[in-house]
Amino acid sequence: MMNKSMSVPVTAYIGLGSNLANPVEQIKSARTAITQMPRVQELGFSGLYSSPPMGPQDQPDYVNAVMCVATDMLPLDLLRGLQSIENIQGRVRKGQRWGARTLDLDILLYGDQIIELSDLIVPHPGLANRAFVLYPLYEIAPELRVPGKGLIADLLAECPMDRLKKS
Ligand code: A4P
Ligand code: MG
Repeated sequence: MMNKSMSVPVTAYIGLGSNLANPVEQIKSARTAITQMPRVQELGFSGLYSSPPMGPQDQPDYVNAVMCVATDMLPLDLLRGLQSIENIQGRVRKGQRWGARTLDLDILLYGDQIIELSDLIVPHPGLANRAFVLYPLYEIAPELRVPGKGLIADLLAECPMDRLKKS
């Protein structure tokens, strides 16, 4: 039951990632902060997964997780809310693509919507081929269909776990 007087809530999935300043605590704090957003209710949270960095290799391993929420926030409002949590948790953007970060919050899915704005692309473009997204997502939503890409089970079957480890 929604208990924050929401209308027409959408089920959205958020990817959480961190590889600086105690990643496990960063992910836990972010989960709490997201849950405390006024128009967001947590529906599920995956286990924590660790993996070597995708991109520049001179950075620590990442911890990743996926959270399922119900929300009636518009997609761009949800994005701004998540970005402010990134900022509060000390996210510094140094310009290097895929560089180390205290916290990264990505909107993976927003209901069954396909969104192509300059600031927001949903489903997240990396979703279909990143083990650190697909495995935690599958854990909490094994029946999921990713708009434009097909069943999560089929995407997972094409994506080896490689060096992803469940903590
Ligand atoms: N943006 C567009 N679509 C979205 C979306 N669906 N969710 C825009 C969130 N943001 C979205 O993001 C850059 C811009 O993307 C934002 O301004 C927003 O308007 P950012 O968080 O500032 O920068 P970024 O995260 O470094 O960029 P990018 O290219 O989104 O990186 P990714 O895809 O997030 O990958 N290795 C492991 N093992 N685990 C990881 O989690 N993460 C990354 C970052 C690299 N390597 C990793 C991991
Ligand atoms: Mg990001």
